[in-house]
Amino acid sequence: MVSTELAEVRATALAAVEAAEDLAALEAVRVVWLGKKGKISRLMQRMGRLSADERPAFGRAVNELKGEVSGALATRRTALKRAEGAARLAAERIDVTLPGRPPRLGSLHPLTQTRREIESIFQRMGFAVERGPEVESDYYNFEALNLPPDHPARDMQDTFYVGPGRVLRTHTSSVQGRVMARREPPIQIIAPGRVYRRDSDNTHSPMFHQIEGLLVDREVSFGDLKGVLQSFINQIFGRPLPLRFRPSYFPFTEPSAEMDVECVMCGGSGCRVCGHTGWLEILGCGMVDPNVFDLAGYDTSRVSGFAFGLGIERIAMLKHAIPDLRLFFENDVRFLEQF
Ligand code: 2NL
Repeated sequence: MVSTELAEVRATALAAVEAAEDLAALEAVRVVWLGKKGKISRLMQRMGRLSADERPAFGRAVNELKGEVSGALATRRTALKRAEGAARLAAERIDVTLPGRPPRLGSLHPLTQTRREIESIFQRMGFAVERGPEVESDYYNFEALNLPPDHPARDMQDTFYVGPGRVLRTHTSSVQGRVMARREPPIQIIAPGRVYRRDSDNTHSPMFHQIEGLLVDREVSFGDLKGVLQSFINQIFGRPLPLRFRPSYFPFTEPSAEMDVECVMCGGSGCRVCGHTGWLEILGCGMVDPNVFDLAGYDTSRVSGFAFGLGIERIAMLKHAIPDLRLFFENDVRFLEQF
């Protein structure tokens, strides 16, 4: 009778242990069966009511049962712990091979791109890049370039004066003046950078970007200048374009010329961009005036040279069909993102 009851208790307890789905449920099972007021503990209390000869066998059987249930609880606890750990690892699994989300990259300003392209074209032709200060002395901005203080051509420049004898450079020729002052020919340089003029409307910004070139050596001719500029135009616009040179005037060159290219918008048939002429004015150039060489201390009987100056904004506008100069300086990302 007693052993049948113990067998039932045993079967029910072991089934409850097996049925516990997690550690909390298992703990509840332990309390129900092995706790101080648990079912197995209460079986022990029955010992007092048994006869002396029944007691030892019953006690042994209950102890055995207790040990068996404890063992089953421990086994189940280990299994549940392992399962819960495995489940947590699975839930927290990180796929380290998953490609990251790339940050959105910015892009170079179209003027920076165009400047670098122009620099690289001239560098491949042997020109070195030189830079100089934007706040410049009157001497290097004007006098060294054959523009003495009372020269009427100073009016062409709309200069910002920032102090006695100090100006914001109106062209980067000032850099070339500095280079000639410290080095002997041969000279083959370009000078890119910001320049400033007191001029502001739809087509003029008080600050814009220029690249000037200077080549000084023995027997440099206007033909050399034309060859260098034709090669530059072919590379910057990606195809050979017809050129024409019109006589012009600059204080630092003689003879001087303005160079036009066939209109890149209409192919020369005439459109709004070229003012229906079929030609676009691209740059100014000429043979360096001997007065500039005299001021640099170069021997004009031994050397000659050519120089040119071009606006980077204008080249960038023509290359990318940008309609308005002001777009370069507004820094609207919807514009900048397109480059
Ligand atoms: C223009 C015209 C020009 C030069 C720049 C130059 C520099 C030295 C000596 C002689 Cl150091 N000339 N530069 C010459 C002719 C034209 O620029 O329209 N620029 C946007």
